[in-house]
Parts: sequence; C-alpha cells; structure tokens
Amino acid sequence: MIGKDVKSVILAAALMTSVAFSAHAMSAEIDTDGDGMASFAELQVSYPELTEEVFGDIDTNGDGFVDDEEMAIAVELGNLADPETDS
Ligand SMILES: [Ca+2]
Ligand SMILES: [Ca+2]
Repeated sequence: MIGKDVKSVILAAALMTSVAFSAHAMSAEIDTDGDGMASFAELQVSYPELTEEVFGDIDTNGDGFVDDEEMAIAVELGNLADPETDS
C-alpha cells in the first residue's frame, strides 16, 4: 500500500517543487495527501515523538493543520527538526 503510493508522492513532490518555488517549508514527505498542510497524523509519521500538545503549539491558528508558515515557525523555534536538514 505504501510502496504503491511512493511514486505518486514523488511525482507530486516534483510538481510542487516546480510550482511552489517560494520558501516552502512543507515537505512532500510530510504532506502525504498533498493538500499543502500537515495534519497531526501526517506529522507523526516524520516525527514519531510529536505529541498533541506540541502539535497544538505548532498549530498557532488552531485549525488542526500545520501550514507552511506554522511549519517554518516551528522549525525556527526548534519545536520541529528541519525536514530538509537530514544529514
Ligand atoms: Ca496533508
Ligand atoms: Ca494551522
């Protein structure tokens, strides 16, 4: 199930990279459904130790999703590791 989805995720990532060329904090690895926002479940895949409490801190406008801006702020504040910096 996951293996089948990987190709479409990679395709979506390539598309998103070409379209959204501005400062794009949201990684396609996190945003697996490609809606441009990370749900708690999506974030937990990349950040298994993420708690709902921390998620609530990150989701500053409280809509239940972390958008690009909130993601960037969270990385800046150290609430989340920078997904781009994997080394
Ligand atoms: Ca999403
Ligand atoms: Ca939000």
